[in-house]
Amino acid sequence: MVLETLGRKLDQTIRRIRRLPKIDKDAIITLIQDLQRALLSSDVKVELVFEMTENIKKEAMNTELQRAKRKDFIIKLIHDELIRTLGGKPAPLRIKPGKKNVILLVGIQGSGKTTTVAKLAKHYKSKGLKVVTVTTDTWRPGAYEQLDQLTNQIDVKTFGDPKEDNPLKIAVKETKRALNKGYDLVIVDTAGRHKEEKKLMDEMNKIEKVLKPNEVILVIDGTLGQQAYSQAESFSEETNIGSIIVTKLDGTAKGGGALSACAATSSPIRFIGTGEKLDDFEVFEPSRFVGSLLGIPNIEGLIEKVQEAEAMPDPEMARRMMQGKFTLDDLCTQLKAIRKMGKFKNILSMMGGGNIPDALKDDAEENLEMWETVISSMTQLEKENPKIIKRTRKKRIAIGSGVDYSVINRMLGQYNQMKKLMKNLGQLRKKGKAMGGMGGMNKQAMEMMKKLGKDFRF
Ligand SMILES: Nc1nc2c(ncn2[C@@H]2O[C@H](COP(=O)(O)OP(=O)(O)O)[C@@H](O)[C@H]2O)c(=O)[nH]1
Ligand SMILES: [Mg+2]
Repeated sequence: MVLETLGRKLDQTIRRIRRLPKIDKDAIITLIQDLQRALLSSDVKVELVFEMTENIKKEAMNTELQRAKRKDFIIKLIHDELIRTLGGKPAPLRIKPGKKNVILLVGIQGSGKTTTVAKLAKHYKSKGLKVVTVTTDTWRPGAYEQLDQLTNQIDVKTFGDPKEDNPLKIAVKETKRALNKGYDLVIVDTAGRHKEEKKLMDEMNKIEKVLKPNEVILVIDGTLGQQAYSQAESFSEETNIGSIIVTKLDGTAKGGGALSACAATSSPIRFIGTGEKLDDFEVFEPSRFVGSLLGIPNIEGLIEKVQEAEAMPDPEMARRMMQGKFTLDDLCTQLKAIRKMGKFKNILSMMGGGNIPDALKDDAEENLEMWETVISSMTQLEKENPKIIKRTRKKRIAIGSGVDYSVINRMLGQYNQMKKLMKNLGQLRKKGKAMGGMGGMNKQAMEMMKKLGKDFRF
């Protein structure tokens, strides 16, 4: 497994959580220390480690969940933070079979570009594309032969001109020749360059301009650890890097540092190299990768389970809401639930079932993050009793959270509606109970929900 040491440590941490009889404050603190140790020993940047673990701690301490789900919830928190640190999932590379596709690889000498060109060729060939590679490296002696030998193993042709010493000319001529011959994917290798070598950087830029590739991929040596960041950064400044491939992640303790450093440049990691052989290559799927680091192959199943549990309100909150005690934090929880479940299931399940109109779900999707920022700029007192928020405070909150003044008003308007609805539903429930059943109430509740769907536009 890639990043074996980190994986082993995280796996141990998770096992320890699972074995605990209950997750209390002490357990969370121990977990955080375990996590910090594991991440620091894989060379993840200190600041990043503390930011991550602080987030996990805060969420873990502040979230009320049914006890049975708490362990899974904590694991999911760790998972989500790791994914965030790794920069999330890249958009798929847009390669269309039958069209003229070009990928350009750049990076420092020795980072593994040429090997990676052949690995990519193998990967895309197996997807049914007609792949060819081109080398424009006129610096390294025997560059053409090196790539040719590698691609021979997989029955892919390498184009190039060992006699030509102008890389730009080779790039244009050979790529054109390849596309004219009917290949639909040309993977172009470049000479190694140092981030300070102005001449080579210029050459790379020119090659990019003439070839107009679908994507420029930066190849970075994973054994660099955190230093990968400055390399990725200076390449990103010079050229239009679409994504990154981190190589040599086999047997390096610094892999964690390289991965997070690359992700920090906001270029997603697309593949990882895990050995010298052409098979030692993986599509980088953050979720699967993190799942295997944590020793949980079916991480998606776990996440789904936790999301459902998170979306269910705790009984105390439900009771308060039914009495009309509905705070702005409750509003966020509800919107989150709507976003997660796609349904107003949590509230309605208490009332006897039913769905809320889809419009609500879309609106929750759009506004939730902004509203959360706004709410986090408020005092606890204001969150609990938004009536006290007057004009000048609204202005301050708007500035503090970087939104327009009208956003605050609209949010508070929706909050008031929701609060009224909660109260009415609570009363309806009481009446329903007094009448000896829930049936009559359900219809009225649904009427109200329909009305809400109309009015509840953010
Ligand atoms: N262990 C390991 N070695 C690699 C990996 N990728 C490339 N290499 C080795 O790194 C060295 C430099 O690779 P090369 O492709 O010539 O780098 P370039 O100068 O950027 O083209 C070679 O010895 C490769 O076999 C990898 O993922 N793991
Ligand atoms: Mg090379």
